[in-house]
Amino acid sequence: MVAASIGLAGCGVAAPPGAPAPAAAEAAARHFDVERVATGLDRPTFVGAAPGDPGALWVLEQPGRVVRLAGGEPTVALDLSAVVRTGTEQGLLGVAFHPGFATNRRLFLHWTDRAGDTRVVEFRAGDDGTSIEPEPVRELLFVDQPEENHNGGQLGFGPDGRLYLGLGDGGGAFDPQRRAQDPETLLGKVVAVDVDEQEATWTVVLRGLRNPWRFSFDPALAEVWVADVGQDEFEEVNRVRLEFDEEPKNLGWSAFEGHERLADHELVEGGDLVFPVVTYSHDEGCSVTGGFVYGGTRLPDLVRRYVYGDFCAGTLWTLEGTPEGGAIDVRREEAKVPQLTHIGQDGDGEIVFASAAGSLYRAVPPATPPPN
Ligand SMILES: [Ca+2]
Repeated sequence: MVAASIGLAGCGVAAPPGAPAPAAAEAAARHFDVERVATGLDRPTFVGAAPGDPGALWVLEQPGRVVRLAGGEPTVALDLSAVVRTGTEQGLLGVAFHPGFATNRRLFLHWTDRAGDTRVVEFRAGDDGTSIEPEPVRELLFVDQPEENHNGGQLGFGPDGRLYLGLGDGGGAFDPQRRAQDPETLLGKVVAVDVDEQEATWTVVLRGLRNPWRFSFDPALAEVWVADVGQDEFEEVNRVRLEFDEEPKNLGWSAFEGHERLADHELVEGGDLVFPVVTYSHDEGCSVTGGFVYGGTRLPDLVRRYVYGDFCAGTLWTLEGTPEGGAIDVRREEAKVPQLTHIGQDGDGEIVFASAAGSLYRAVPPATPPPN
């Protein structure tokens, strides 16, 4: 009876003058279009800009090439295909340019080696910053990978200047060895290292992850947004405050998939338990591709909104973060990108999408702007 009376009351509330009906607003919700800007790439897994090189786009190809696109022209900056193993989730998966790349030319690459194990290696670009010296500077990480899937992917520099890496739980289904909760392994974690130390010592920043394919930092709020690929039911987006003096926070896997408790999976004590700010079920997709909080100028409708999507469905969503650390106004956008592997930023902070089908797309102002 209570619900019924609330419903009746709701029907009696008049919409403000001029406001479109909700359904109409949804149908007209075209906040950006996507425009293809490059084709012919071989399974791109990353697109973004390097510091000091704002006019170019850097791309990773899963089989092992680093490609620099300038003026629409691709050049191969480095070819690691002789040492990279390519599989559904294996290959050249992540790159991070040092924040001082414009002068120190340091960059870091993450790939699956020929034995199927994880490598993170430092390289140096040539003095003009357009190619990469083929001889590695040093290896920063080797991780034995028990299975072919769940290798994580993302590399990125945090607001504290450390290099971060997302590592999956080692693979298989339902984390059979319970590695994501195990504090003794780097698998199923987001880990970080100070690249200025002589010896690379990785520390766990977040645990309880299944396969954090993509994460990004919101330096303005000292937060990290982690999209964790789900098992059979739910994909999730997590918004986590970075608190370096605290114990590593626990994002729940494999005790939880999304908000759902998995029986017989222990939640190991220690560190705050963090639930996702958004989940979606496998009715809507199958593998989340995390993006970033937009800070560009070309798409005023998206400013300070987090952009993400789904690899399988090609769906793109945006949402607004609340001051309390949550998320509201989740918008399923009209534009789609097939086989979405990465949502990156160009030198102006504008959105560029990578599709494993071989193309790059830009988010551009919509041909028909949404009604005011
Ligand atoms: Ca989780």
